[in-house]
Amino acid sequence: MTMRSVIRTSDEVQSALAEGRAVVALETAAVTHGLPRSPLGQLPLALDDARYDESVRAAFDPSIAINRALGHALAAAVRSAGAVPAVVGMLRGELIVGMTGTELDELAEAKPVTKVSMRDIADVALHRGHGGTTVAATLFACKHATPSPIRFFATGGIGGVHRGWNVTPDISADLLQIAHSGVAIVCAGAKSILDLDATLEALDSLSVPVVGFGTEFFPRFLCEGAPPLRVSSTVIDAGTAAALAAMHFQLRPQSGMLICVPPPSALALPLDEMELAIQSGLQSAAKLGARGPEVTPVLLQAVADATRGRSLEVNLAVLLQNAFVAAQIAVG
Ligand code: PSU
Ligand code: MN
Repeated sequence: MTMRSVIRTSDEVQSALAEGRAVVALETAAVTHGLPRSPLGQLPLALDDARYDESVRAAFDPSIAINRALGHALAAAVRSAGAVPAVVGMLRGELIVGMTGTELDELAEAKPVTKVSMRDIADVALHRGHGGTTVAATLFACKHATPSPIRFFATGGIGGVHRGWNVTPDISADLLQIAHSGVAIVCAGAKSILDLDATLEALDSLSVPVVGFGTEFFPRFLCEGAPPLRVSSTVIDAGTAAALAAMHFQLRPQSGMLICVPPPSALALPLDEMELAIQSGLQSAAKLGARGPEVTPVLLQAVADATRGRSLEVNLAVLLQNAFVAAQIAVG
């Protein structure tokens, strides 16, 4: 097996890259491991937002599983802002850059399916398995897209330094990969289940610019109202973000940067409520004996249960918003 036989860039994404059109990569670990596989039964509250046109609403089918419906809505949000989506994931051992709707459906329903981070790619490729790619593995795919790397990528919240790192050093592989990715990652900061102070310090050590999109503060994924953590610089809109990204890639083409978009205020959860939910999540994780890659999905599910689905609504909102904003920035 060669590199080229493991990684396949779709024809649509290849043409877009060759013609210099805007391309936005989307991860699929959120689809396979971060979101429920049951239907929402109604449109997510996030789709009330006037930024999304009919094509985005139409892409979310409330009668199918949330993870699958959202995957389609993310791709539609990227298209509605004028960019080409490159959904990244693994099917039958192939790392696909630019999955079709059918391939996305297959991945969203696949069982067994691995949460594929960097360390897992070779194993899943060899055993022809299926996998949703984390931020780290998706960035690897961006780097190896043909004919040229993908420069923009959207996710919900990046992985980072987990609480209790001084006892169990659970530090997401996302951080190191982000630092050397050559990609601008649009996110809502890092997941609030983490130690965010420690995560910011780690990003600083790795020399990753942490840019606030219309904010001076590092967002906390699904919640707001916390003591502010400062970003390293601020951009006011997509145009200035695009200019900063272009300058960054000119000077440091192999390095990544974070562009942090706060969750929509109308849906963000108050910090104290979130903290209670996280505490119960940490207890379930401990009770289940969750280790390594299992920790994040267990915490996200427990937080959704504890907030009676409200954290899920914010999570969907953040994923959609970041895909849309990433496309606006990629278009320039
Ligand atoms: N953002 C979400 N939900 C998710 C994730 C991100 O809104 O499930 C996934 C991403 O793929 C990220 C991963 O890379 O969680 C981090 O997992 P870990 O902490 O195990 O590295
Ligand atoms: Mn981890």
